Amino acid sequence: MKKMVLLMAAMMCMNIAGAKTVKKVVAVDGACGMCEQRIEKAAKAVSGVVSAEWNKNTKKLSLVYDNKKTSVEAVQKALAAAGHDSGDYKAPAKVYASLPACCKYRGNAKECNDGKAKKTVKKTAARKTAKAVK
Ligand SMILES: [Cu+2]
Repeated sequence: MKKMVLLMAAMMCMNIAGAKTVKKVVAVDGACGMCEQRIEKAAKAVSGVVSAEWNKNTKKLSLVYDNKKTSVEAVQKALAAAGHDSGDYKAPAKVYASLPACCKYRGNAKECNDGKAKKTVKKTAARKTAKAVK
């Protein structure tokens, strides 16, 4: 039993010392396909990130990175700077305000449907115009 524990401890140490790539799933706020592109681009721009896949339904970013070159925190910081809250790292108000309306994920603005939102707005506007004419 003791041997097992020692072996496991040794393996964990080796893992840390010789670490290459690690996989982590991080919660990142966003709304639509545009967010997906922005989030993945921002994450991949961080040196040491091997791959980044964000799922707009689960709001989770699957991250593969070299933990000698970067950290989850560094990626989260980059995401916040790009406009997406992640954990303790919040997007600056100015950056968040500059996101397209479709990408606003704070509060109740979550009706974005990848471009469909614009059409809905147009239809509503057309209906209003029609009513006004009558
Ligand atoms: Cu978006």
